[in-house]
Amino acid sequence: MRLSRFFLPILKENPKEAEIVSHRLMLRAGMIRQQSAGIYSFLPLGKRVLDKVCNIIREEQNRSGAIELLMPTIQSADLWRESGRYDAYGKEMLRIEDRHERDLLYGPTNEEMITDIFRSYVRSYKDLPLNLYHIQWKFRDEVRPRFGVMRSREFLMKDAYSFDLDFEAAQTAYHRMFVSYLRTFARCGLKAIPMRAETGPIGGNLSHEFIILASTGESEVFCHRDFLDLEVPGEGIDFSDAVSLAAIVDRWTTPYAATDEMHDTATWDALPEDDKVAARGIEVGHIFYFGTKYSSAMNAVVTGPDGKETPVHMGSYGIGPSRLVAATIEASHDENGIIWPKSIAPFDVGLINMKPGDAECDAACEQLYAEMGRAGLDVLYDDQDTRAGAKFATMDLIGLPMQVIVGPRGAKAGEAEIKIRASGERETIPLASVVTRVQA
Ligand code: P5A
Repeated sequence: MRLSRFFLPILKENPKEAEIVSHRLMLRAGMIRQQSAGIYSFLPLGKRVLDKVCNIIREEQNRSGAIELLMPTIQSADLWRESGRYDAYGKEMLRIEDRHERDLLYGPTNEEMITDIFRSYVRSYKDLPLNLYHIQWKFRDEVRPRFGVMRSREFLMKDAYSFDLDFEAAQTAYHRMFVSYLRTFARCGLKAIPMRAETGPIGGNLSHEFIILASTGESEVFCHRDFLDLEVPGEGIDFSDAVSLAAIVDRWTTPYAATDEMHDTATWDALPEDDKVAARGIEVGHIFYFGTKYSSAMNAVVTGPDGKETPVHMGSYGIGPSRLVAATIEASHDENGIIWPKSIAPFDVGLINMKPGDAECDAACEQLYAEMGRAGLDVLYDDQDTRAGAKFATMDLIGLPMQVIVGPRGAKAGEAEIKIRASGERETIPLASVVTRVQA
C-alpha cells in the first residue's frame, strides 16, 4: 500500500478527551474516530488490526471444534422475556420499538438467541457436543463509556456457546475454550492470565476472566509469579482429549490468581513475598458455565441415551476483539507510539523513501516495494513528499514492527537502513538483502 493512496488521518495534537494511552494513540494514529459517546468508526489502519485479531480468534475457535455462524445485532424482546432477562438486564440494554410497535433490542449478548436456534433443530444427545460462535457487534449502554474502544457502548465480541448432555461433558467444553483462549491471546502477542470471576448478568457459578497485565488496567489483580513462565499449549493440542485438556486447565488454575472482586487476602498473605505479583489488569476475555439456566427457561431439551428428555447444559465464552486492540497498545507502546506484535500489526513493514523525486531513491524504493510484495510481505510504502522528521514520527507512531529506510546516499551506495521498532536497533544492509532480512 502506498501511503499517498492510503487513508491515514494522523493527528498532530494530543486529543484532550483521551485519558489513557491506547485511546490517545489510536486517535493520533488514525485508527478510530468517535461518532458519538462510546461509538466508534474503525478507520483503515484500525480495521486492519481488528481483522487480524478476528482471524486469529477464528482460527483458534475453529481449531478447538467450534463452528462459526452469524446472528443479527437486533433481537426480539420476546426471546428475552422467555429467559426473564428482558427486565433483569436494566438500563444497559438498548430497547427499540419498530413501526408495528414491536419491542426489539440491540443485542448486548446472545444466550437467548442461540438457545432458540438450538431448540429449533437439535433433539438428540447424538448431535452433541456442539459449540457455535459468531463475531458480531454488541451494544451496552454503559453509564460512562470511556477509554475509547476499551470500554465503548458499541463493541465487537466473539461469543461462543456450548451445548452438552451433562455437567461432565460441559466441563470439557469449558476446558476446550479455556485452552483455545490461552492460545488465542498468546498468538496476539499477549500474556493473559485466567482468574476466577463473578458471573454478573450472564449467570452460573463457574467463570474465568482472562486478564492481561497493564499499568492502566481497570481492575486490580493479584497473581503468583509462576504464571509469567507457564507454557502455552502448542498448535498440536488434541481438543478431543478431555484428560489432557483438564490437565492443562489444572496447571493454569493452580497458582493463585484473582481480581480484587474475588481476592482472598488470607491465601495471598501466605505466599512468599517474591512470588507475589500485584498489578493492574485488563479483562480481554470471559468464559462462563451456567448449566441449564437458559435451556430450562426456554425449553431447550435433548433426548439422552436413556430416552429421557433433559435440558441441555450450556456455557458461553466471550472475547472483545475491539477491546483487545486497545489492550495490546496499553501493554506495548513507548513515548513515540505503538509497538505492534508481529501477528496483529496492520502492515509487516514500513518502507520510507527519504527523498521522493530523487531518481535513484525512487528506483531503489520501487524495487524493494515490488520485491517485498512478491515475497508475501504487507508493506506500507511512504512515498510522500514530506519532511524526514514527519516520516519517522508517523512510522514510529503507527508502530509497524520493522522499517526500511532508503535515502539518496544509501540508494547510490546500494544500501538501506533497517530499523526494528521495538528495540530501536538500526542496521545498514545491502539493498539485495533487504527482503530476506525483513522475512527473518
Ligand atoms: C460471554 C459471551 C458475555 O457477554 N456472553 C456471551 C458472555 N461476557 S462479557 O464478559 O460480558 O463480555 C465478553 C467480553 O466482551 C468484551 N467487552 C467489551 N469490550 C469493549 N467495550 C465494552 N463495553 C465491553 N464489554 C465487554 C470484553 O473483552 C469481555 O471479556
